[in-house]
Formats: sequence, C-alpha cells, structure tokens
Amino acid sequence: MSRLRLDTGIATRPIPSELSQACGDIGLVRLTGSGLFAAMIDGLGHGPLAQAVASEARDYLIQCDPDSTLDSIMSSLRQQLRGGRGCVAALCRVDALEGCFEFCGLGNITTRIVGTSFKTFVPQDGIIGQVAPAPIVQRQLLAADSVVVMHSDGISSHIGNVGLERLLQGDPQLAAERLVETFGRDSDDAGCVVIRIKA
Ligand SMILES: [Mn+2]
Repeated sequence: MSRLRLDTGIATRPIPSELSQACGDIGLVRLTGSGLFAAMIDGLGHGPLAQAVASEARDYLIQCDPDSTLDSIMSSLRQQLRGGRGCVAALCRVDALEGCFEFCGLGNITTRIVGTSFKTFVPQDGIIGQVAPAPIVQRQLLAADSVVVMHSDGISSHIGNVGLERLLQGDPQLAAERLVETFGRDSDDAGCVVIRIKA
C-alpha cells in the first residue's frame, strides 16, 4: 500500500451568548513519522475555567511522545489533570503507511469516519482528571477517500452519514469551519478536528 495523503482542519468557537472569548474546546494535530496524532478536547462547562483545563490538556498533548500507545497517553493525561476541573477528550492516530486508524476516547466527544465506509466510535464514559475507567484503544482499517471528524458536544451529533459526508467535502479547514458554523449549538463552545485521507 502506498502512503496515504492526510490533510487536516481545526475550527473552534466560544459559546455565542457570552462576552468572554474564552473557548473550552481545543483541537490539536501533530504530524508524526508514520502519519499524525490528533486530539479534540472539551474542558468541562465553558468560559475561562473550561479554557484553562483544556489548555493544560493541550499543553501536555503537544509535548508527549505521539508514538507511544494512545491508552498510555490517555493515562498520563489523566495523571496530569488529576483533581482539577476535568475535561473530556478523544485521541486518535492515523498511520498513513499501514492505512490504520486508532482511537481512544474518554467522555462525550463524537468521532466518526465518513466516506468509503461509515463508522461512529463509542467513547468510554468518564471525565479526565476525575472518575474514569482504564482507557481502551479501538482500531479500524482506513480506506482512501475517507474523512475522520472529531467534535465536541457543542456540535449536534444528529447529522446523517450522507449529510455529514457532503458537509465535509473539499478543503478540510473550510469543512471544519462549516461544521462549527452550521451545527454549533448556541448553548456551548463548539469545536472539531477534520482529517481528510486520500490515496
Ligand atoms: Mn461541551
């Protein structure tokens, strides 16, 4: 199999009803030797306190070894945030050489693959930094012409596969911004990471 091409986009926006520009949703993409590591983080609640814990999670994930297993990264993140306000997060890795997708999610972040095949990953219940089960990694083969999206609960998850696929077509940065604009809830911060996989 030849190496898959990966393009990504990230979009977030704070809750519209408040003056504060602080956003508790943070997306992150890091390129690795074999592909990429990505995370979508949602600090509990919204506003500056949510942003503070989400930023702490981001700061950890920016400097961790992106090639270690996702469950060990998640466990270390839990240690890092222990006793604080807490957040939920989905971590994923795309191996562009093997065509493999790995996922580890704790709490309410929606992670879906649309395109050649459709799949929604079910995260484990829990709050990172508070009560959570031992993290489990799920794996999935990844076909070319697929799009992975990870989004917070500030974006409606009631979007059909075909509608979501249509929405996510084209440039992944524009697609991420479109998803936040179109399906962002007025009652929460909203954020997503979009990964386009091409042959
Ligand atoms: Mn939220």
